[in-house]
Order: sequence, then structure tokens, then C-alpha cells
Amino acid sequence: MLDAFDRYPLTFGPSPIEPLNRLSADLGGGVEIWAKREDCNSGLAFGGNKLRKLEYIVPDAIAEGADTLVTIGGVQSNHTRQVAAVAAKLGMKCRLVQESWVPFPDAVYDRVGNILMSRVMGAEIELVDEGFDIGIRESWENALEDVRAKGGKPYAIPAGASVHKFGGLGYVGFAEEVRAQEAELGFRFDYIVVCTVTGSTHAGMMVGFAADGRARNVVGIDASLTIEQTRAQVMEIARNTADLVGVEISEEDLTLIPDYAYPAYGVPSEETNAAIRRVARLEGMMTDPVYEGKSMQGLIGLVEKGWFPAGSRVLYAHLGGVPAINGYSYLYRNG
Ligand code: 5PA
Repeated sequence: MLDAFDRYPLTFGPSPIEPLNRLSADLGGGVEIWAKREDCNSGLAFGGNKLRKLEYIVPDAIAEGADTLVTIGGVQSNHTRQVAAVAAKLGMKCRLVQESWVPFPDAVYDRVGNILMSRVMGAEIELVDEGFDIGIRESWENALEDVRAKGGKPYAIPAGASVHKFGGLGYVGFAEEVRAQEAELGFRFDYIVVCTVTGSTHAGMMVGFAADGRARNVVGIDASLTIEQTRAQVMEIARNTADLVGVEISEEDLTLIPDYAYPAYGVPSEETNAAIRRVARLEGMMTDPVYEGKSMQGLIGLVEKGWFPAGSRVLYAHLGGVPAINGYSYLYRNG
């Protein structure tokens, strides 16, 4: 589906798929849970889902002759950390706008984890006191203008590398990769569970799995708590991406579960923390309080209420994000 598009390799190659046997058994054994480890997909600053998206965006930045990647996220954004790593790898500069998307009071929140790494990798960081919003932000447009005014050639990467003409392509490739791995495993996954916020991960998967009739079996667990905006953004990216690769997609193809994003974006609930501890203690697999902890909470919640038919094989897409847990040090001080 992607032969017509340039790809700049940033990942190790196909990310591994492994069974989560102890979690499956702990949940009653009626559903088989597997994980695709996008959290270990690259040697670039701990990897994650943005690297797969950026593989299809970087060729455009290089073709434009850009010298500075400019992007935006929250203080503990994983996306901005991955863009900082890519800029370093390409020999470009990096300008990051980091807004106060999460009302979290940990004393070291803006010193550790993702933002620490972005600073070490040489990114220029501007902290902006604005709340959560997945849309196009004035602060980001100002940063682009500032780079231009200083004689630089900025390349614009929106939040999560999502609302970019090629933002959905990486996760179309994920679906193709899963199909190849399924051929080796000798079975097909019935459902794919994914955390959804800025939308291009889910949208790309929808388009990629539309090719074999599984678009609506991609189960997005919303972690934004701005469900209508997220739903609209996923659909917009899915339609644009479907046009690029030449498949049909419709509103009925979108499965987005709103029930697990509470109490706020970036703030884990008791149930989120229980899910993080459960999978850590059963599988040694770490998840974070902002994204994957919520999609793991959603996966567990859906299994417990019998949402997946008995015997289903469910693939949990682990998209990365663990470095942010350092910003929540007080919460996990006793484990
Ligand atoms: C993020 C996003 P989408 O934004 O493509 O919907 O992906 C959601 C998601 N899991 C899921 C992890 C670990 C993520 O980092 N992160 C954003 C960031 O700034 O880091 C874009 C919000």
C-alpha cells in the first residue's frame, strides 16, 4: 500500500509480537492477549510510535531543505522527545514548544523523563502556559515564524505528527507488518487495541486494516477526554490517508471507546494505576500513566465485561511512553 511513498528508516525493522500469557490467564483465559512492542522499535531515545510516523515525514523535510524541526506537545510529551532524537540523528536543529497540558503537581515534572532527554539531545525548548488541545496551536505557529525570522528553514510537524499530509502512513505500514507476522504465526488477530489522542496512529491502522476488512476491529481507547475533537480528527486523518493509498473508509469503521480517559488527560485514575501495576507485576511490561496505562486499563476493562467474544485473539499495540512515568515519581513512590 505504501510503495509510492519515500521512507527514511528510523526503526530497527518490524517490532516484535509476543504473547502476554500471565495477563491472559489472570483475566480468566477466555481471551488471548498479545503485544506488539512499538516501545522497543528503535535505538533513538527509547523509541515509540512517533518514529514509525516520522519515517514517512522525514523525506519531505529533507526534500524541502529544512534545517530545523519544529513541533509541539505537553511538558512530558513523548512525541517531542522523538522529534528531538530524529533531529539529532539527521544533523538538524530542533525547536520544541511544550505546553502545560497536564495539571500535575509533581515537583520534578518538568525536569525528568522525556523533557530531560530532549534537553540533553540539544533541543531548544520553550515552555508555554497553555492547556491541553490536540488542534493547531498559536504557540507552534509563533515558533515557526521565529525560526524563519532568525534566518532558519523550519519544518512544521504538528502535535503527535498527526495532522500532517503523511502523518497516517506509518501506521498503514504497521498493519502490513502485522499481516506479514500473522502469516508466520499462522493465525489472524481478531482485534487490535490502541491508545488514541492526536489520532494518526489509530487512523493509519484503520486504513491499513481496511485492506483486509478489519478497520473497525481496531479498538481505540481514548486518552484525551476531548472525545468529539479526537473522533473528528481521527476521521479526518483516516479519510486523507485513505485517499493517499486508495482505499475506502467510512464513519462506521471507527471504533473509539470513551470510557477510560477520566479524570483528565495525563492524570491516571485509580483504575489506570491498578492496570499499570498489574501488567508490570504479571509480565514485567511497563506502561505509563498518560497513554498506555489508560489503553491497558481499557483492554482489561473490556475483557472483564466480556466485550471480546470468547476465544478472541487481541493484539495490544504498546506505543511507548514509559519515560513520562518519571514525572509521576511521588505517585509510585511505594510501587
Ligand atoms: C501517544 C501520543 P496518537 O497521538 O497518534 O493518537 O497516539 C497516542 C499516543 N501512546 C499513544 C503514546 C505513548 C503516545 O506518546 N503522544 C503525544 C505526545 O505529545 O507525546 C502526541 C500526544
